[in-house]
Amino acid sequence: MKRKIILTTALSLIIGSHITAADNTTLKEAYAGAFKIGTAVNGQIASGRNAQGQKIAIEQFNAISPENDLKAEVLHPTKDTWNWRAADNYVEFGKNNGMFVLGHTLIWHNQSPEFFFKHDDGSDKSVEEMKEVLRSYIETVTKHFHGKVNAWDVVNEIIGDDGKYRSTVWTNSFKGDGDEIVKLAFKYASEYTPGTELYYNDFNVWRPAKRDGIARIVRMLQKEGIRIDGVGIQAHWGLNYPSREDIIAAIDTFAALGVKVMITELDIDVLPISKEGQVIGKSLNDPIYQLPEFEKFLDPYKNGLPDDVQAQLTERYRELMQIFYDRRDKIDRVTFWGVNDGMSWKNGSPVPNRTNYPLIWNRDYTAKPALKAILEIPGK
Ligand code: 9MR
Repeated sequence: MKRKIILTTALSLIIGSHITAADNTTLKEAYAGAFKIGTAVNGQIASGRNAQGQKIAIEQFNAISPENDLKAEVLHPTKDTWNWRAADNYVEFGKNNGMFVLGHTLIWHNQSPEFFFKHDDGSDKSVEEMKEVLRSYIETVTKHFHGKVNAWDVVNEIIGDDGKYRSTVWTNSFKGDGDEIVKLAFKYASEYTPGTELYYNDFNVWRPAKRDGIARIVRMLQKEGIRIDGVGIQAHWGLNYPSREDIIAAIDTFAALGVKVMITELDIDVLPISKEGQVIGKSLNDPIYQLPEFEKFLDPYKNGLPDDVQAQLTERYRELMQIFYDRRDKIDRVTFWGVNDGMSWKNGSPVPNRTNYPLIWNRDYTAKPALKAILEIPGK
């Protein structure tokens, strides 16, 4: 009898201490044997002006992505000016905290200054001139950060849902020859910053045609002997899409090509309309959608997320992280696109000024049930 009591007490102590340890476990600890766990940070977090956000970033994550501070319009706003302040601060924040530091992003059609593509008189630059713009921008930026960032998103979002090149300022300025942009960008990046990992990054990568279009450019680079180290699957997703099968097929496709696979910009949209995660075009910014009669429909959770939707969000995060954890031999990093709901781009896109709940910390920096659900996965 006495033995039984001692045994039970010992057992409950062991179980009890396990529960306490699990409660304090951080994301980066829970997934330490699986993959890196990252977050996008803005200047407020990197500088510490947002102290609560910074505390969570340091405690929970071992990888960071710069939400905006390493994009061309920030680094090189005018022909004669370079602005490294926020970017250097971001890099220092990551290094000081022993994090994997991503550079995001070198070649992208958004947030790139107009002078890249046009002469002072407004006329278009020639293809030869554009090659030099691409080369010299990559040279200056990658050399500035050489040895300081661990990896670059070299080309971002250049493929369309149909698997072909999109019509963008970059592809148009190369007269539609997207292959040339991709080859030159990766070639120069590998020459100017050897040892830094080089990635292609995009959204809607789960779409089969787009996935195959991206796989084609990975194979093209490999065939040409130009280094590409990984593909980033952005993961701006919703409660009900994409399907498990499409996500798995995307992960498997890139892993089979021998490159690293990363989930790079994870967030879950809980609001109506943005069914595709990213709506291309400005239709939802049309004034008609700003009329009061649309407001209730488009922005239903202004005063808080109802319990049933919170539960769906928790289950969705559990499902996704389980998919990633089960494929941890193929996945190098999972990065959330921000720390808490208040900072998310999803409050402003595709419809401006809404109250969205895409991340795993609330606006007041308390953790959502989704965090607990995610933390439980590796222990199972
Ligand atoms: O989160 C970023 C937001 O603050 C910017 O306004 C926006 C500008 O295009 O870019 C957002 O980040 C994007 C990322 O750099 C690339 N993939 C899509 C992300 C969401 O638009």
